[in-house]
Amino acid sequence: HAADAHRTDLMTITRFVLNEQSKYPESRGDFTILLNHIVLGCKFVCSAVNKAGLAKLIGLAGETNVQGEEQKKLDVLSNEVFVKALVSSGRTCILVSEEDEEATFVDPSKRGRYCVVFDPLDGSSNIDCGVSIGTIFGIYMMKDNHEPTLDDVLQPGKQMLAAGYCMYGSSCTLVLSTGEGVNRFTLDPSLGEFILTHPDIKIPKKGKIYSVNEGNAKNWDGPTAKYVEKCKFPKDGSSPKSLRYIGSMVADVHRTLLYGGIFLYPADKKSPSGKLRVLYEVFPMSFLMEQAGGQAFTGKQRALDLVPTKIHERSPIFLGSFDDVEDIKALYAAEG
Ligand code: AHM
Ligand code: MG
Repeated sequence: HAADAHRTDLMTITRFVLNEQSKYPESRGDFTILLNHIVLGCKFVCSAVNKAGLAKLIGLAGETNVQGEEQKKLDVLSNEVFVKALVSSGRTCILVSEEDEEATFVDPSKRGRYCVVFDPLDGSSNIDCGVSIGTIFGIYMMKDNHEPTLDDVLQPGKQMLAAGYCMYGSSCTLVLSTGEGVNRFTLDPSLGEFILTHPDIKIPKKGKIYSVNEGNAKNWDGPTAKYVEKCKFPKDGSSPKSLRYIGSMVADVHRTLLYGGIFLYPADKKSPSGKLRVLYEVFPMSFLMEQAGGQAFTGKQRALDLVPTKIHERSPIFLGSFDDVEDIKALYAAEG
């Protein structure tokens, strides 16, 4: 029976990626091994997040990270777990983490071909109140066997091989794209395995939700202000959009991906480049959006075309349903 097959033939994330990779004759299983180490990090963080209150992990670690923000203990812990898991995979050569000012160059004895950029625990302002937080990652591959340099990670997002995020919410969800669509896996805690639950996710072509920190409206530029005004007071007879804003990029983007609509973190007078980081926030989410049939725009160009010059560079970002992003693009184009 089909129903039986559904319950007994479990498509784990490892099996899924092995199947995908087997299409490439040159595949040596390295990507699957790398992904397994990322998945291990996600499982660890999931378990740590769930135990956070109990284990008294909540609170300030008394450290400050690169961007001068207060760093929570869970961030520190998650970062260490990911760095160690990625280095020990033997498949990485450069790591860029939101929590580390400098990139990590893996020791030649443990070096592989992949570069991983990641935010180990994004949405840290939501840790203490139990709201969804997540891990975001992007994967590049070294082109040839040269000595690794920062230029290997300062590549446009369209060069990414894979990207994904894990959301620590009411369930633990991992959304992944290896460049052939987007697939969603859910952690079965009793098995400790991510199981394919939502294959080939497509974002609705147009949505009814916009997601932005409206507290910054005073400092917005013209096109952003006009767009949000249009969401609230549409002049074409359509219904106003609903506003949803969690303040965790992973959660806000996840909802946008599933329900449609638009997520904005625009530039403003105080932050002319916006807030979100190109390498490990903007690129992976833009990659997933495009793979799901949506779009991602910086206010100037397709987000994935951006060429970063610094590992912690920021960019404004507008991403989500194809038609909704078209609207904001038109407003920027009209501006000249
Ligand atoms: P963080 O790295 O300090 O957690 O900041 C990133 C987060 C994103 O998850 C979220 O989209 C954004 O910051 C929210 O920023 P704001 O509080 O300015 O609305
Ligand atoms: Mg972060």
